[in-house]
Amino acid sequence: MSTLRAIGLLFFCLTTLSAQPYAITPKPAEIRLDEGKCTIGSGAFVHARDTMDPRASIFAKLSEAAGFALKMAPADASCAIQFLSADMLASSSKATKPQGEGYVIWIRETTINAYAATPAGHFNAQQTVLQLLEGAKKTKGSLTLPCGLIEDSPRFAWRGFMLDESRHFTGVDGVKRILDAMARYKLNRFHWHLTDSPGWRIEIKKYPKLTSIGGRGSETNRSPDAPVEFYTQEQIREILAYAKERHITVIPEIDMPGHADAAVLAYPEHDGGGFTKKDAPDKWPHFTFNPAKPETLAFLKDILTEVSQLFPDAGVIHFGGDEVHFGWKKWPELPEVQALMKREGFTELPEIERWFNQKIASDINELGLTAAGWDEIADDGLDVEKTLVFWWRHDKVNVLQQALESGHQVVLCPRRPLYFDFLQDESHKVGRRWGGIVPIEDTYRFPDSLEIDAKFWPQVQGLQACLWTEAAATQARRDFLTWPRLIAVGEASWTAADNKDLDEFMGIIPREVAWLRAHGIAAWDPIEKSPEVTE
Ligand code: TNX
Repeated sequence: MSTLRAIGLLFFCLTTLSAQPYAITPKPAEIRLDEGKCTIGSGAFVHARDTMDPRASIFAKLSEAAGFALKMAPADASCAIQFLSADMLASSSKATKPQGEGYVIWIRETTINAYAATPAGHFNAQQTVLQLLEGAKKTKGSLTLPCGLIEDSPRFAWRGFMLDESRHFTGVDGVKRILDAMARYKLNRFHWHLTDSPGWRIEIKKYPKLTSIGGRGSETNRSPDAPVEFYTQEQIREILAYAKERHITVIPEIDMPGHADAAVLAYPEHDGGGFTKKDAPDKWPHFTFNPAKPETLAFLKDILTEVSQLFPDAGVIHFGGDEVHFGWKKWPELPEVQALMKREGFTELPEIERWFNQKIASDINELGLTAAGWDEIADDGLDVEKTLVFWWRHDKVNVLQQALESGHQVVLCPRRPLYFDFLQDESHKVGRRWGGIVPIEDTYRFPDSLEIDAKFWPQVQGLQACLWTEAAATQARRDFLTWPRLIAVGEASWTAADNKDLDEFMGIIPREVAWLRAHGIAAWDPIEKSPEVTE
């Protein structure tokens, strides 16, 4: 390279506003700029892959991002944008062949080539290409990008979001919008919290009262004529197909033995008792299932069996297991519990909880699935090869430590900084604050501040944000709480610790807030500080 050209290239790099020339979130692992510019014009051809579903929408999305029409390539046409197999990557690119979810994008003067070894890899490459086109310099009918090479692969396999449908119900369209946006940020696990005390939201054919009775009402509307809200099995299949096209795995949660009021209201014979609060006597007197009654255990097994058939690709059923101690006071009065205690020699309530969790986890394992639970299950002696622990109590790092030491795989979703019912700004009034709030910056920095022994990182499957909806009755409020913090989860779970750059990331946020709003999601703007949405 001549000195002049080298100086030119250096000057170009320095004058590029952000250190990341293509402004992509999540930030790719490696970006190398080359000399020259890539220009693509209106009507250019795109070569997609048969595995890239839904085929038709790829051209529409790429065209929207480019600002002009891009077309499906006829046979033998030369294409401006091509999705190719990993094997076609020329060694002259000096890139490493992509594997799994990873991809390589090579931007040359007239072509953008995206290479991957799997459909998930091509899908991730597609998300990056969309952002590349959106961010390109546009003139009428064409766009220009710096030439270069992107090599990318994720830090964690599990990049998740949990939605609480019980306290307040979202519905099919709202879930599809979430899945669309998750795909953009390369998030790949949708944990669906479908049952809890206020409402049971998943149709179970064998027990129709779960939804006809248990689906009525919400956290804030306990009246007898509140609407019944739930997903039919047909709607669930529709959502699963939608998620699958976006390479998102949906994990159902059926919470037990606590958070059970809605189910017990429908089938009172399974009541294990609960608790009432002085200020809210209607919550939650039937908080638990009877943990020892054979008919209740059979009922729960039937439900789990039906759920496993409805979610053939989940690989995991989450059975909750959280906060049982809030509602277990009546257990020792139940004859079935007394019989269990006598039979097993139990003297303490936690022994019953542990016995129940072992039973349910093995039911799930017998269905050929991994059992998942909140971190209360960490010391229940479950099969570590077949159980996944969700660490949520951020103030109990010892529980995480214990789960890891006993060999468990874990997903990190600590309240701070991954529960989105927490306030995201000091100026906001409605939301949780337990010793602190959850600003987007804290979410972005996680988990790099977490102190665990280096040898345990391979057991960390990844990260997940959780939106609990007790105080989120409207879609506008749920959007406000979720976005843009969920973008930070995308980058925190994709981008390696030493490659993260908070300033660069915050620089991309205005563009992404605009994208979300243009796609029907009422994101909060942390830069402009748009007004708080309280209802
Ligand atoms: C604890 S997280 C719960 C939820 C609440 C949430 C509110 C967990 C496993 N249980 O039932 O909605 O706190 O932040």
